[in-house]
Amino acid sequence: MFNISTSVLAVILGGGAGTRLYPLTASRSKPAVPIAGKYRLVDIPISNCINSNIRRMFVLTQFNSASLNKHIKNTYNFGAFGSGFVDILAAEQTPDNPGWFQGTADAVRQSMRHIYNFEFEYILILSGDQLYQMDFAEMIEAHREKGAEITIATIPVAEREASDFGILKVDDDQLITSFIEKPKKELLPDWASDTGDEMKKTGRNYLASMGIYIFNRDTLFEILKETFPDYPDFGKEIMPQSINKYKVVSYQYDGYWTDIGNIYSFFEANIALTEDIPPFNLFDNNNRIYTRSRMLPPAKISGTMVDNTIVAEGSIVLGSSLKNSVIGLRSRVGAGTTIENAYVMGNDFYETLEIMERNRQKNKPELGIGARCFIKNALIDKNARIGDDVKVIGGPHLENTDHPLYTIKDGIIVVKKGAVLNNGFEI
Ligand code: ADQ
Ligand code: ADP
Repeated sequence: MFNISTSVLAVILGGGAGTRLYPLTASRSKPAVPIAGKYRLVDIPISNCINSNIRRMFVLTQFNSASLNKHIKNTYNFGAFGSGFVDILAAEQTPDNPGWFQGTADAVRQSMRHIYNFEFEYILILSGDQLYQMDFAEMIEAHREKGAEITIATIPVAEREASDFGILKVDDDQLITSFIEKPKKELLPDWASDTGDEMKKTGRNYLASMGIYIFNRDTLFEILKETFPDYPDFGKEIMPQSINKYKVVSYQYDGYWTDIGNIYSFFEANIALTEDIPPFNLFDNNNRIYTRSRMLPPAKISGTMVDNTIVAEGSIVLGSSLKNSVIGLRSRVGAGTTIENAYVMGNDFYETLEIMERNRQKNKPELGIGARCFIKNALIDKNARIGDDVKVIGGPHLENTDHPLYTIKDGIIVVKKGAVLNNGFEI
């Protein structure tokens, strides 16, 4: 009988240079970026694996960080009686490799000497920056049924986003017949597919790669070591070239899936969680998202109008109104403050009453958000100290900039981790 937990091993691509999520990645690796008030990016693919009964995972990351290590070590313990693990493999210098991972395929190639020590039949390669809840068991089942060597998970997308993805075409048997990585707008008309009536109605006429791949053990080894030993990327080189040499099949997925690789999409995905019925469902018993259990006190809220807002545990909110916002762990929001359309990541620790008093005497703002502030269209990274009467108001009128305390990208103001905005500061 086929046993997914002994036959499949997962590799999570935890991020390249991380420039698209800067400044959130300025001092931590991408998988450690906090999302949804209490999770970290890496919790999404790991939870999908656990829910699919895959318990052996490697997280490949360009640079290691204390927060990633601590999070993984404290969260994912599968106990002494199983073979589950989540191991971080950071780019390392070796005698025959002086540098960083050059791309997604290179990251896997450089990690092979660790990965191939394990027994597995299939390797599942996942992106680290996507929000979705998917049962990989079904995809593996389809891969086995088709007798594929490679399966790519695919999803119909509309024209306006098609140029951001690998776009492919399939025959009647779901065999991929052509693949182009991020085609330019003018090439798109040649790449439309029959995605089914439902999808066509909403204009989703292009079949995009989700960057989720299954390879047979020997196929991946042959591709990375023998057939294409110099190609750095799956999307740019390996997939387009492999379709002529290997049996590469599409597995079409129709559920909610979104790429959160840049500040704007990251911001939107977090704010979307505050909708009445969000497409990404954190309240789903069968598709739980796991994270570290922290034993924090419940949130305390006083005198606040709260509308479509998530407030994480350990928070103390006295503000006047919170709307369409995500308020992360241990947040502190002062009286009279308004927060709208914002993701406040929260804090890593509490200050003692003595330290707060000392800071007050020195006129240093307390950890968190002070009184009578107005925060809108903003992302506030952890441990920021925002004084009283501060205005942080993002919007399309703002130009992209990088200031020592904040960055503006696509109208979203990102207040940097640990930044201190003194009383009356305005952006
Ligand atoms: P992109 O997401 O643009 O397209 P890429 O930047 O290569 O591709 O990233 C894929 C994943 O690998 C991301 O999670 C990224 O953080 C990670 N990653 C990138 N470089 C890495 C490195 N050197 N080391 C470790 N991890 C790294 C890809 C495919 C497209 C597909 C989209 C779907 O190439 O064909 O449509 O994913 O999102
Ligand atoms: P990030 O979440 O931004 O990646 P880290 O995970 O590196 O940050 O830091 C979070 C951890 O560090 C917390 O769990 C907290 O225990 C600890 N920490 C950070 N700064 C302090 C501090 N000033 N005092 C006490 N603990 C701290």
